Amino acid sequence: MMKTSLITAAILTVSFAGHAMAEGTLDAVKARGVVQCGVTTGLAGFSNPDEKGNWNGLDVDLCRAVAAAALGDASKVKYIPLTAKERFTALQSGEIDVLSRNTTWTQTRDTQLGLNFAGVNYYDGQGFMVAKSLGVKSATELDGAAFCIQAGTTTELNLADYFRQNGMTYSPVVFDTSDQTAKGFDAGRCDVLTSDQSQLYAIRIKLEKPDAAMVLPEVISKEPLGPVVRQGDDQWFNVVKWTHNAMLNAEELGITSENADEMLKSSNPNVRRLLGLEGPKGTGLGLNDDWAYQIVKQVGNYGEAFENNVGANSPLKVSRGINALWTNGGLQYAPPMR
Ligand SMILES: N[C@@H](CCC(=O)N[C@@H](CS)C(=O)NCC(=O)O)C(=O)O
Repeated sequence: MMKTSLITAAILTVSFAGHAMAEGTLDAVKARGVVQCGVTTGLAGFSNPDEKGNWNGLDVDLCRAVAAAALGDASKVKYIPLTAKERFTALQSGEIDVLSRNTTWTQTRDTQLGLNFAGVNYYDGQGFMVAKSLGVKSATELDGAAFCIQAGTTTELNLADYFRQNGMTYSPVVFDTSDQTAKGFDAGRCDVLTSDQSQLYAIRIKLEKPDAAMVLPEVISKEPLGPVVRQGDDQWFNVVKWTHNAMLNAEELGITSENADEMLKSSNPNVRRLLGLEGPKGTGLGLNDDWAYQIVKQVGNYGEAFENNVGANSPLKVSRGINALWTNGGLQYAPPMR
């Protein structure tokens, strides 16, 4: 009895501490003057440091957009590189304000970790990459193969499901970072590298001989990737959620980093609301009225972020596919700003 109540007290203390820390993230960010954003240890197109240590990528643009909304300055971000295994603890403990790191939204992660997913900034799915010399054309030919894979990912779980379902066996060769995984594949430690498809393309361009590798046609899972925050802080949850929504709505309305100032003269009520000239503005979010204008002006709309980081204007050359706006037959759809 005594023991139980002690344990209960300990659990209560821990959850209270977590709660107290989770509350007031926006105020903490404003007081600190910087957003602490959890990213990968390096993944082309999504979150990657250049030679000078400047981070860029689609997930990095989400961090920058949150800083533009919360602080009026997209450059006020501290990037915290995290492996897949480290990422949720870093968010739970308060080391980061937001996790923006190709993280798949799943039921367990959304309900059992004290975390909330704030949207989907890239719809992905798991695929396979093999050396062309293996002579394999389909994943169904991979019975008995060795797989380079990263620890702490949905990739590990999907692979197990897929092989069990198809009555095949495999041997996992597990690494901690995408760099190590790619090197393992290059060094012939495995026959196949499996991860989210977008990452296969990002990893492929970093291989010693990219042309010697190919991506197989099968996509074996749904990987909706998006930013994550702590549960128990609805204000900050809203800030991150509406930052993403503003980028999508800006694309839909044709507002870009280039024309944002010109658009201030628009008579379109949707444009005027997004730019904070009328409508809800920053009220309710705890932000300045021009929060969404600052996002678009400093970072760009979703389409710009996509094309510059992973799409046509990037080395990855990923097509919009299901990440097109709903108005173009894709899945990207944001609620209205009114
Ligand atoms: N979307 C999957 C996989 C995410 C993941 O971490 N993938 C690896 C595979 S390449 C990665 O991005 N690593 C980057 C790093 O090592 O920092 C998940 O949420 O579990």
